[in-house]
Amino acid sequence: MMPGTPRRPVRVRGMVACVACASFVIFSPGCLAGTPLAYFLHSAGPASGPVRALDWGLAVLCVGVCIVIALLLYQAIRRKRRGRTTQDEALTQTNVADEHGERTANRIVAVGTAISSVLLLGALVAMLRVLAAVADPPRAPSLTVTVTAYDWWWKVTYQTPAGTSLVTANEIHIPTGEPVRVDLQSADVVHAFWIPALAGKTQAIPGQVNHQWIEADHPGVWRGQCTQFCGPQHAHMAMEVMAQPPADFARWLDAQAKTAAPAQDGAALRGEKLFMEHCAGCHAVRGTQADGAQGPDLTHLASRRLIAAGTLANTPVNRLDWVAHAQQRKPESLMPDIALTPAEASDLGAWLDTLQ
Ligand code: HEC
Ligand SMILES: [Cu+2]
Repeated sequence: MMPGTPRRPVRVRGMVACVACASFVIFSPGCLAGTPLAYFLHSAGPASGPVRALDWGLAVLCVGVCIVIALLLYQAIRRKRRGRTTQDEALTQTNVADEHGERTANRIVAVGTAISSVLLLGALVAMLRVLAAVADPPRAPSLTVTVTAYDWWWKVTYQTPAGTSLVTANEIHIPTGEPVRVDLQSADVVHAFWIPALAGKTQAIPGQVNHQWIEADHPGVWRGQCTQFCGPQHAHMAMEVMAQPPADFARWLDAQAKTAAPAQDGAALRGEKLFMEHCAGCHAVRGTQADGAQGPDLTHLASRRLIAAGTLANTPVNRLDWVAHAQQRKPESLMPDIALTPAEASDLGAWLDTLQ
């Protein structure tokens, strides 16, 4: 570096480090399993398209405003420095300079206020238009999903075409190309339901039902997240939405409506017995005596991609890890650590594997 050159590279390196850190936080899946929340930068349906366009528009506007402010500051500092060196000569002309300076300052304030007002009013109008555009679906939804938020997981209830209802957890399946109505409830505190790629966020408030609609243009898996602080495990309260072609969705719904297949072999039968002793008080498995309601319905547990609201990938090993260490994975969750001997764990695992 030449002597006297400003030491900009250090600052540049600092900025690069900041941008890298921010990108890591935004784009990495972090300690959560499944799809990254980076999908909040994309839109996959008509309920989120206008919101995403507004996001990008406001982001560009903010960056523009920051650049203008930086340029103005730079100019002001440069002028001040130059002013100081010529102070002595200037003393004689102070009065004229003062008057001129004041007039310029007034003009800058007036023009700045006018531009800011226009930009802010423009942003307000754009926001109101987006709110109106996403308020109602283009046509009446043919499917309603009821989502009930619990500390710290999501209960998902469907009405089947046959008129029965079925319950699952943390994974919402929807048919592509159709608006789906979501009725939102909370079993305990205030939560908020947000699937960035599919719609804006809506709060789940105890004692009332809020409504939202989501729609996916094409098949895919999108992450959702609770976005209202609801206790220590709020960050581990995610869910996934899977959009499938309507025929695949109908097949999924049929499969989920079935009760659990009866256990066949010895290990699974022993595992089922253990489940009735240790787990049935909190978990339901349709088709068995287990009808607990404090935790997720496990009738088709093995068919889900993730467990514990997006905390772990749903593998046989992780399922048993969760049973033994729920309080390490999600401290203060309602699910206790359950100590089993290796033989018992293996039997329980065999039974859980059958819950397809
Ligand atoms: C005192 C109630 C309680 C008992 C007893 C209990 N659980 Fe849980 N379980 C929960 C709750 C609550 C959750 C949701 C935790 C979360 O994600 O925050 C849960 C979550 C789970 C999950 C993850 C489900 C999913 O789809 O995310 C599995 C698997 C599970 N429990 C299995 C078991 C098994 C097996 C037993 C018995 C060995 C058991 N649980 C005993 C309350 C209980
Ligand atoms: Cu939360």
